[in-house]
Amino acid sequence: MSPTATSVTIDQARLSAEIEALAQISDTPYPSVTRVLFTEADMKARAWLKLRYAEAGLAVREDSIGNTYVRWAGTDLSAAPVGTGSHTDAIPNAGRFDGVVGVLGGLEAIRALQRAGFKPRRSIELVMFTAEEPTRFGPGCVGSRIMAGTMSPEKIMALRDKDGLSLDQARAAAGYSGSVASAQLPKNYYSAFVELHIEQGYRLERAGLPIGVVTAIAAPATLRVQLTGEGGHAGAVLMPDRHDPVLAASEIMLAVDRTARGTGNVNSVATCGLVQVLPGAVNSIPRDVTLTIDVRDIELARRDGMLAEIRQTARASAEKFGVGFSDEVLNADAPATCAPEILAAIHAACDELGLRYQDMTSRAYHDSLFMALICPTSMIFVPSKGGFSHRPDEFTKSEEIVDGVRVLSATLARLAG
Ligand code: HGY
Ligand code: MN
Ligand code: MN
Repeated sequence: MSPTATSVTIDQARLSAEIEALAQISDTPYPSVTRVLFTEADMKARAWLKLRYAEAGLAVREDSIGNTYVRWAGTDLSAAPVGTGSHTDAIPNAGRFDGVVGVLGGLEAIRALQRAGFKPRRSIELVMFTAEEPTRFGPGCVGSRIMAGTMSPEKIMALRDKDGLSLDQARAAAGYSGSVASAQLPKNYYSAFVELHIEQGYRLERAGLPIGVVTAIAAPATLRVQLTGEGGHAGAVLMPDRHDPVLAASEIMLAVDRTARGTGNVNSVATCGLVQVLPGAVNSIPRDVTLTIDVRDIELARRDGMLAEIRQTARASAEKFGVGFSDEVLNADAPATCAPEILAAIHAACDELGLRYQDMTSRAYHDSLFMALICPTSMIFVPSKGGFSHRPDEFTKSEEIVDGVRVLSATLARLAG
């Protein structure tokens, strides 16, 4: 029996309670959420989620780096499944909705379809991607990169955290083993992929719309700049004898901002979000400064132009202040174009439910950026209060999340029917 979208009811109270419960599993006090890859909080959250999947009677498997696949078997097991899902890792002092809405919302969409007596022809698979956030190892979306085969397992496994631990060692400590290459999915493993996510911007709220349908996902790049001086005693070394890398770093950070504003396009953004100064003592002249810079645009050529300009400026600043320079592009991904047939399915679900929507780009990146490389993909956005995200005051109303889950469940029914 195929339920009509309007006959599927979402258990709002249960979903809200689950979002709030998951928010408590964090290394920072509520409402701030910190859940960095393979930390105790991340592992506790994974264990908590597995109990929720089991309650729904769903089969769970994890791959060699911790991507979690939660399958609702369809009547035709030979047909490629429909995928949905997102992430539950969180950067330091983040909010409780980023990623979580797509995992718990995806789970509730499946439970609601089960309650409505829907029997999917294609299996429906909820994915919890490992390491969507770049916090611990540099590039973001490590789990979906490996699934899509866009970064070699060797390169990913050699990534190191700030303590020098490799991703390979970290996954082993978390209990994951086996060949990393085995985590790669064959092309078209999924017939379709749809991710529910908060917008992390203010366009839906300002337009007064409950739903966004994502047509493209911006291209992220991450640049790491290393500046090296001589250090020394902050009192004894006279100014003419100093080679202080903080001075070059200051010029570079201003240039990052100037470069993004300089393209004249609203989609160009760049941030120096991470500044490490060693030895980090007030009475010691900085010796090593590391800048980690995030550069994005919806258009690849403009993004690459910004990246090249920032690298050139950084090198010139280092020379000007007489400090050592090296840089490394940690990732420079292409933007994703979402599939028209998935957009059409989401549009039809919104129309069936009488929910207004707008097509829009995603300026944040998501695992869907990589899923779009291996199957037809799109995303459903729900509003973010004030456009805030990656902050403890990130907020989306419970009824707005329910609207997103209703659209997701109707879309999944359409794609899996
Ligand atoms: O940074 C991003 O766009 C995502 O939230 N990780
Ligand atoms: Mn995020
Ligand atoms: Mn996210």
